[in-house]
Amino acid sequence: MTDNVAGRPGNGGETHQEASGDDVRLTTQQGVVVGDDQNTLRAGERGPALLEDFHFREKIFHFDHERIPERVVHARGFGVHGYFENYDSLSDLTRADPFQEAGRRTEAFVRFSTVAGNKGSFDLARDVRGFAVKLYTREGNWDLVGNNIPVFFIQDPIKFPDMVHAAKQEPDRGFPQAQTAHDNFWDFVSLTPESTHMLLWIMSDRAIPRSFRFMEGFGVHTFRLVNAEGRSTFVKFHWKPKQGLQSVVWNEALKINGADPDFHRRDLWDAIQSGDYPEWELGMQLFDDDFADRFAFDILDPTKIIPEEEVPVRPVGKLVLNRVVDNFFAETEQVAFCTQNIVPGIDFTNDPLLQGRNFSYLDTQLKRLGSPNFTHLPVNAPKCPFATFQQDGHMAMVNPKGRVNYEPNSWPDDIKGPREDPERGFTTYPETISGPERRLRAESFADHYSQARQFFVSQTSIEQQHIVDAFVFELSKCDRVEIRARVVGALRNVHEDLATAVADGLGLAELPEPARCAREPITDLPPSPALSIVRNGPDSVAGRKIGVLVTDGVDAKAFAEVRDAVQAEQAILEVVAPKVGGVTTDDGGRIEADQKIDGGPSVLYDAVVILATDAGAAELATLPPARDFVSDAYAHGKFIAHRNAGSLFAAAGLTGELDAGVMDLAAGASVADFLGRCREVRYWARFES
Ligand code: HDE
Repeated sequence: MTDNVAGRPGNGGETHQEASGDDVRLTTQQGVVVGDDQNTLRAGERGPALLEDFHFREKIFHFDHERIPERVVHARGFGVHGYFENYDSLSDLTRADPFQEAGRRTEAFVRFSTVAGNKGSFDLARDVRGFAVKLYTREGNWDLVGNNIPVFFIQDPIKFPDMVHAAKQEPDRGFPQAQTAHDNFWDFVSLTPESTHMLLWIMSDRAIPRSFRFMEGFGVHTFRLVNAEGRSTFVKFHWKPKQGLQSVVWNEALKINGADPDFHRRDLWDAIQSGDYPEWELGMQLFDDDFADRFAFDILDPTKIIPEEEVPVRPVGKLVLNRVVDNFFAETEQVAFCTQNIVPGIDFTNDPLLQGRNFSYLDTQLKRLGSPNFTHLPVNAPKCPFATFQQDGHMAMVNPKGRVNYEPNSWPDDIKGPREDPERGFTTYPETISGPERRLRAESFADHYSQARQFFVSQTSIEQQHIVDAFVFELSKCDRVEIRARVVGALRNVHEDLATAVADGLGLAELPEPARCAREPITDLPPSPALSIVRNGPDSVAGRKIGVLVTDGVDAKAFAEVRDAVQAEQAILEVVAPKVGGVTTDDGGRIEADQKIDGGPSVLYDAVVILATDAGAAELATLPPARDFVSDAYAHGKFIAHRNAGSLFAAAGLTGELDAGVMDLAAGASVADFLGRCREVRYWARFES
């Protein structure tokens, strides 16, 4: 099969005539072979174009309509295929198909995304990441449309448009792009106390993950599991990366966005293409009405978590992502997640946000995909048998034959069509509901600060400092001083240390009064170690990227030792050199470079090695990107191993005694020690000095 030919088969293209081999001819959409694709039809050599040029008109017409509306939120995303594998039967808890037996595999499509930026924005925005999973179960599609942060900004869906308007670019000027560091966002959230818990999360390093592979996912809302007897158990869903948690630091994020705006999608693509399939464990926090009644907060409130220390996360299976898409548009862009897509054995709760989402997602797909038949697209269609009496509409591709398109009907069995099945069909959990129709917020949703404080005290001191720095950075971008003060007033209800540090960082003349609380915060919730990234880091360097900067004359043996050790740890090695053609080694061999130094800054790597000669280091010292390579790696707390890089270090401003995170291989440090230390991700002590 030849690539790049019209009518090539693939996702959604199966109806086309297959063309292959040398016989492939460029055709119009009507199948007419094109004679000339280089010139439009003209009257005379230099004359006007002719309207009868159907090939030109068809080509431009189709091009003009290539774009569909981008998602209003989560526009920038990256989708991949994989599967979910169940560990043990959970049939006592749920009749949902993926959980019925040990080892059962269910095909999955996962789309990761940022929220605020437009489709062409950069990957390392400070933002929530979408973690949307479509499971093609044998009893229908189940979409678990989650985020990498377990809480949300608002409690009522009616505030969603306001929240999103405030977060995205300001309407008069159309900027800033993909960032909340502007007046409108902070104005809105400072007037919306329920956002405070979420603010702590997005100002933490959770909002700048190192990669999709190293972040958690959360279903956010409380859902129900329902077993075959109709018994319901409350559940919160978690995705735990087997690779461990890891984030970048803010200054690194800013530079990565310039060096590689596609950093996250490239990382996932490269990992899968190299056979290093990322995995997450699906975990469930299971609880009943008794727990719900005695828990300090409302289990329906999406601005609250249930600490793992209070209800443990039970691992029930693993998600493996092992296949990139064939076509970005057909799959990643056209995939339509809907929170309403659940299967027998799973059910909603009355979390108000979830209820609102159940309306919004279906509605948005009609706008984006233009037809109620978006379910006919291969990425959206169930992989189990399906049969409805729904028909027609734009682009209908599943068109049943025969005369019968309604039920009940009295036609014979072979043509009468499908029937409902009260036994196997979806049955809603019969929760008893009563109460007057009113627009109100439950009193049990009134605490806005206690868990924000719990999050803050659960962080290491370095992570707390990063939260302070992020608040200061974002609020420094607000022009209106009273907005900055209002946020600090809210933070005083979270933690005095946080509020005073932010006020100090902003240079506020005086500490504002604490914001009025609808309910007095609880100040003694125990810290939850599960909330810290640093405490839940990786236990190996597998899947991490080591950048090795080399110069001409490099010691071939020393390079081979580093390369072999990195490979043995299942980490990735990328060679950076002054020229992309590579370098000559001391024994006359060649090392190919992956990056020229200008395009391979150290922010793209988890740790760096510099293997130079004295002359090579002196040459690097004259190159600004090489000096940045070293000074950034140092400033970002990275482990650095080197040989003969002294003059480069000096040129980069690193003089005197360097700390234990910098290891001199020529002076006896070993590559094994270096890689061993890299498991700690960063040399954290450097941030404390
Ligand atoms: Fe979404 N959200 N959302 N959201 N959301 C969309 O659906 C919406 C919320 C999330 O990769 C939209 O297809 C409302 C929470 C993800 O395609 C839209 C409310 C959580 C994705 C929409 C929320 C999410 C979306 C835009 C408040 C975490 C990307 C395009 C009531 C649990 C899915 C689209 C993908 C996308 C509405 C709140 C996660 C407009 C009204 C809470 C991961 O329908």
